[in-house]
Amino acid sequence: MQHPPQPVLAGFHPDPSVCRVGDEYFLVTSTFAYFPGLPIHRSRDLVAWELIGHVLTRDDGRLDGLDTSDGVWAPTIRHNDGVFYVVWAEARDRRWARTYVSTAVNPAGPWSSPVELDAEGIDPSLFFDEDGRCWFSAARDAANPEETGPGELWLQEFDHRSLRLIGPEFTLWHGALRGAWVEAPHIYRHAGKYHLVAAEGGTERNHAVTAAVADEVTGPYRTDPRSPLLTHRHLGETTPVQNVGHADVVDTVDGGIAALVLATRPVEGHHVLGREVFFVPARWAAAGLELAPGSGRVEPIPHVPQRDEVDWMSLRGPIEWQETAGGVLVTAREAGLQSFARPAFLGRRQLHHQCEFQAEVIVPTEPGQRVGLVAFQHQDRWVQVSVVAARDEIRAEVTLRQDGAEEILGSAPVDEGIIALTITATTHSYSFAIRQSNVDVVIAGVPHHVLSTESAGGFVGVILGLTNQGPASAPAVEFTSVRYAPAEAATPSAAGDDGEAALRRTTSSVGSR
Ligand code: 6LW
Repeated sequence: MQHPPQPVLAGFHPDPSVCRVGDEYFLVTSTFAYFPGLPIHRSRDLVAWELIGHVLTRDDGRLDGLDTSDGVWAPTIRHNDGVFYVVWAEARDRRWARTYVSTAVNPAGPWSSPVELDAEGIDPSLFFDEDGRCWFSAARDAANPEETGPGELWLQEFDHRSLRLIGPEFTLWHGALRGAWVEAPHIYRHAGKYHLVAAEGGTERNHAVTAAVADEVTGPYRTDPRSPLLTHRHLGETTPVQNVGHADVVDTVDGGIAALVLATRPVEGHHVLGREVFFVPARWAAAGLELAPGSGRVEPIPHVPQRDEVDWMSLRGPIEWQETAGGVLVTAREAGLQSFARPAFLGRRQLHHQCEFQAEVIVPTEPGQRVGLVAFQHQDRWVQVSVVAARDEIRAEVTLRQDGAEEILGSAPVDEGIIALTITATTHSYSFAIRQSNVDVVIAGVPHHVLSTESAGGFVGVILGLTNQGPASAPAVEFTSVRYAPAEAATPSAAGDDGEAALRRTTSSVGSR
C-alpha cells in the first residue's frame, strides 16, 4: 500500500508562511486564541522543523474573551536587512478586526510588542522589492461584489523603518475563480514580473491556489489562465489530503523554489488534526509559477521525521504551570473549559490520527476540584475524562460538551491514590480510560467526527490538554508520566480496522452509552 502524503508540520498549524535567511528557513503559522501565539519553526530542508520560539509571548490581554477560532489569523514572515517581520490579522466574530506587525533580529525572540497598522483585511503579507521598497497586501471585502466577486486584494507601500503604511492604496485583483473570497495574497518577483499568488474557494474542500501576473508591483494584474495552479478539490472525497491551499513560495538554498501549503487529512469526511503544513515542489517556468510540476498534487515525500511536540499552550493568555522533574505542575483555575476566560487548560496538539495521550495524577480530595485530560476542539466542543471529589465518593467521569450543555457519557467510582488517565485516538474514535491498581477501565468513547472541524466548526484542530479546575483553595496538581505516543507508524495499513475495534471496545465498556 502506498503511504499517503505526510505533513511536514503535523497537527493544527494553519496558514503557513516561510522565508529563508542563508541556509535556514523560518516558518510561522496561525494560533487563533491559543497562547503563546505565532510559533516560529526553523529548518534546513523545509521538511524537518524545530520550534525555536513565538512572536506573542507577553500577557497583554489581547485574546481575553475571544472564541477559540478568533484571535491571531494568517501571518506572513519576511526578512530584510537583518530584521524579521511578521504581520498578521486579529479577528473577532470570525472577521478581521485589526492588523499588526512585529519585528525581531533573532527569530527565536524577543519579538517587539505588536504595532498596529492602519490596514483593513485578513491575511496581510509583505513583499520586499529589489529596489529596497516594501509593499503590504491583504484581502478585504470588494467594493462592488456583484461585479467582481466578494473579495479583493489590495496593496500599499510599507515604510519598514517607521512601521507605517504610506502613499496611495491600489486594488490588485479579485481572483481567478470568483466563487468565494480571494485571500492569502503573496507577491514574488521573478524574471522582471510580479507574481501574485492567492488562495480561493474558501479554506474547506474547494480550497485552491490561484495566481495573477503584472509588470509593475502596483498592477494591473492579469489572471494567470492556468489557475488554479494547485488544488485537490476535484480528486474526490476519499483522497487522503484535502483542502489544499494558502501557499507561500520560498527561494531555496540550491537556487530553486519550493512552496508550503496548508491541507487536511480527513477520515470519512471529517478531519480532527486541523489544517497542517505540507511541502510542495515548485519551479518557475515560462508560463509562471508551477506547483507540484509533473503531478499537480501534494505527493508523499521521503523521510518526514517524527517530531516531538513541545509547544504547550493555554487559552487566551498565560496560566500558571511549570515543568517539574517528573512532569507538569498545573495550578488550579476556577474557569472551566467552556469559559471565554482563561480556563484550566494546558494543551498540546494532536499530531497523529492514532495516538495515546496519558498522564498520572493523585486523585483530588478537595471537594469540587476536577482534574483530568481533555480532547479539546473549542470552548463548546470537547470531551474530558476527569476525576472529581463529590460529597461521599470520588468518581471518574467522561463529559461531552456541545451545544451549550454538558453530558456525562460514563462514570465509575475510583479510590484515593494514583490514577492514570488515557485518551486513545484512532482514525474513527476517541476513547477515554482510567487505570488504578493495574485495572484498566474504558469509561466512554465518541466517534471521531464529534471532534472534527466539519462538525464543530472553526479553524482549529484537536488539542489534547491537562485540566485542573477548582475553587481558589484547590491545590496545584502535578501530572506525572505525561506521555503522547503515536500509534500510526506501527499500523499504517490497519488504520480502519483499529478504529472499529476501539469503538467496539469503548461502546461495550463500563458506563458508556
Ligand atoms: C485565514 C484565511 C482563511 O485568515 O482562514 O478561509 C483564515 N481561509 O486564509 C484563518 O485561518
